[in-house]
Amino acid sequence: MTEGASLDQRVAELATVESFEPPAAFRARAHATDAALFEKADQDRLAFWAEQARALDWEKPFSTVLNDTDAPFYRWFEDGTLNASYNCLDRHVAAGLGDRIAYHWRGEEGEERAISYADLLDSVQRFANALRDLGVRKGDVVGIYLPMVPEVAVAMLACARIGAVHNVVFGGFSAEAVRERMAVSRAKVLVTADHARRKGKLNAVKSVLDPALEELPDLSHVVVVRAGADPAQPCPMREGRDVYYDDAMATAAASCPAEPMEAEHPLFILYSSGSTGKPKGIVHSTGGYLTGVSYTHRLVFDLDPERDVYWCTADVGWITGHSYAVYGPLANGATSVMFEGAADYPHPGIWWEVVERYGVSILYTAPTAIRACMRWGTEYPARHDLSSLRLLGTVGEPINPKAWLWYHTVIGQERCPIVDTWWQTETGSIMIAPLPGLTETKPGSATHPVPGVCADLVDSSGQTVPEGTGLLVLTEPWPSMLRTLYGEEERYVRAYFSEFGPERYAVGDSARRDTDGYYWVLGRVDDVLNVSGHRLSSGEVESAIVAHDKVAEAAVVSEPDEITGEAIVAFVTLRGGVQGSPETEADIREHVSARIGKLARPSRIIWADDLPKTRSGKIMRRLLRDAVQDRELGDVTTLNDPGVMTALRDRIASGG
Ligand code: 6R9
Repeated sequence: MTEGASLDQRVAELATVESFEPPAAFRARAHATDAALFEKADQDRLAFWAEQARALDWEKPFSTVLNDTDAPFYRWFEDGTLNASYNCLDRHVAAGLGDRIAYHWRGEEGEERAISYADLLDSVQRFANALRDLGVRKGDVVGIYLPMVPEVAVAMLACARIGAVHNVVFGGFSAEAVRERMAVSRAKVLVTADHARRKGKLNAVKSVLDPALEELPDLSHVVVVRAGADPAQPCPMREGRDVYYDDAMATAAASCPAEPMEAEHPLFILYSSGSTGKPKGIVHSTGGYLTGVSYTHRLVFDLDPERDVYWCTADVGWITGHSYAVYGPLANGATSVMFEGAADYPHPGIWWEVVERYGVSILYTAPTAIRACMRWGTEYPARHDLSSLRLLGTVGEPINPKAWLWYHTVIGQERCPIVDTWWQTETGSIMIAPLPGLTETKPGSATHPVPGVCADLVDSSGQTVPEGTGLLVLTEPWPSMLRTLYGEEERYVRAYFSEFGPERYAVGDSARRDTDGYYWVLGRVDDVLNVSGHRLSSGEVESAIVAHDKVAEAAVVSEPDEITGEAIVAFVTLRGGVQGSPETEADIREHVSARIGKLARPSRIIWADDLPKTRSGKIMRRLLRDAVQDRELGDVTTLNDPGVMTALRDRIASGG
């Protein structure tokens, strides 16, 4: 029997095991092994958070912890001042750690760059000056649209250094998505790339963006990183507006002292999908956010900055990349891996090659990636020495027990605890997760809220559900919570604090609590889709489809997918009662890709003569969901025309 086959057999054997103790060798050297930490946080929550905040360097110490007089607009540490880039860089260099590697960067073609804390500090100071030279001032918004190159961290920290508010857009999103996010946040400068490499191909970025940039009157400058220079594909530069990153760095002054910011000064905006078509501009603070990410990064990953090599595979375009590939690890002085490429390029074993090459000890990734690796086969990880790994993490969606057990057995070799971390763009940092040296884990459960965080399950009237299924709420404010939705205060209150009042944050997920009090997050209760752990709203995808000139109406739901967790199914009605063709289908998928990004392309399109609606004309997505999953239809009493569903079920049965 090959090693791969025996590992697969072991995974099958473990399927009956309900819970896993922290491995003894891990526990023996873990930082947090005493449940007293939970009691301490419970006894005086604010004192507990103040203590976590004091692990940062404050230019002016805070004297108040929480101001909740204007709930749900909570303010943390409000009279203190600090700078996030100072906390991520200067203080480590001042402590003599300038030579420590901040990032082992690995390019798609195997290129390597080792960037020390001192190197990063130099680049950040210069780029902060370059931004100032371009007119950027405290409070201005700077867009960032880059692949996973070190300059992405430089740009974020340079903004933080001078109090500019960064607005990162995921590199896989379209030019139209960039335009929209820059327009609504009134960005003054955009930092982007000439090209981006993806699986051996060089894709133009800047030239594709150019037409969209014309429509941004507030955008005065574009900084272009040479991320894939190709003499055959010159990058168009507009005189007076566009400048190469290298050139801007060459003329900028070397020294830029970090400017102290009020704790509540916004550090960044990150657009995330809500339940309607319009993305939410989630605003995070400086002091509270940095407190939350550094605390959880230390505690949940049991970080030892002197010994660990930490790798969060998330792209910086998502909150996981912000909190756990940039701010958390840097605030803690950790050494990270930053990997430019995809998980299967140049071969499906590349991640394990990277783990071996850099001696990665902590790996943080998403269930969708684990499932893809499972499908590629156990032989790929088996070819590499993974003995450096000591802790594994997951985030982004519920992890199915089979993937958990594969991760535990094949990657962790039964020696590494798994931390299943539940949190959101809005929460800023991890809210529910095991403490790896302490918590017994159950495959598929994120276990309990971390010390300092308070959660509950309630029914729709707000009553606690002690056991069973309910809606997840967070019952006390926490430092890294979002502060508002950019320019939409009312929507902030409505989206999170109207259902159960200003004291209980409505998460938007349903969950189950078992007899041991473990939380099992089940998924969204709104119309937010989760494809490969990435949030998209059905409304957003629908409006992209409807914008196609042949389309009259569309409704989008998800169905389970073995790899991506959820896959998008679109019900589409064409104009003039026309029947769909494979060409139109391809065309619509391409159209969605251009408007939002590849991620949002429906995996199936079902042509519908009509869509199920309530009498008031609202599309009943829940019935469509039942239909694609071949379940009995739920409550149909509000359905206007029951015949619509019968016709659709026939269509689904005949393959669309
Ligand atoms: C960090 C991040 C948030 C939504 C969240 C939930 C789902 C995230 C999860 C999880 C079960 C986990 N989610 N982590 N569900 N178990 N460990 O993913 O932020 O992109 O805002 O998504 O993702 O549904 O509400 P974001």
